[in-house]
Amino acid sequence: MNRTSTTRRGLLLATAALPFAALAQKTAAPRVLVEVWKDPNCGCCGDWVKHLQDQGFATRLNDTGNNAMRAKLGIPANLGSCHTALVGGYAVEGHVPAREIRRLLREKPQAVGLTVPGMPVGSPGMDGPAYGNRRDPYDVLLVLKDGSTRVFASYNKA
Ligand SMILES: [Cu+2]
Repeated sequence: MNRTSTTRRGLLLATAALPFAALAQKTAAPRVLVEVWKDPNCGCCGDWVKHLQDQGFATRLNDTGNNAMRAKLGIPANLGSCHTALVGGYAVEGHVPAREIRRLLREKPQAVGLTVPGMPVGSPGMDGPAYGNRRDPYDVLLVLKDGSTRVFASYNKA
């Protein structure tokens, strides 16, 4: 075998491998983007964002506060919390666990989105040693288009 044909074979192999590399890149599931509005000084907001990232979500942050975006997305103020997010066309208010966001995106209910009103200790981003590992009971509420709610999930209930 002379030098020319070896080079040519190498080139052929490299060319043959290219489509497979492209395919592997395409089949890797794209990460779902959660866009978040929060106050720049909100520590527990940042901890919730980290929870989402740990659970495989991509995040985009707007350090503009969240009151205006909450109102715009249709979450009633009395169901509000410290940050507001938008994912897959749904509003997500407060310390909602990532698994409930995945369930929301899977079940696609006719709704505005989810909220965990207030900031219950034991919810993602409000948990861990900093809170003495306390886990208070709380509900994740589904907010319907008429502003009413139903319990989507309950956590830390006896
Ligand atoms: Cu918070």
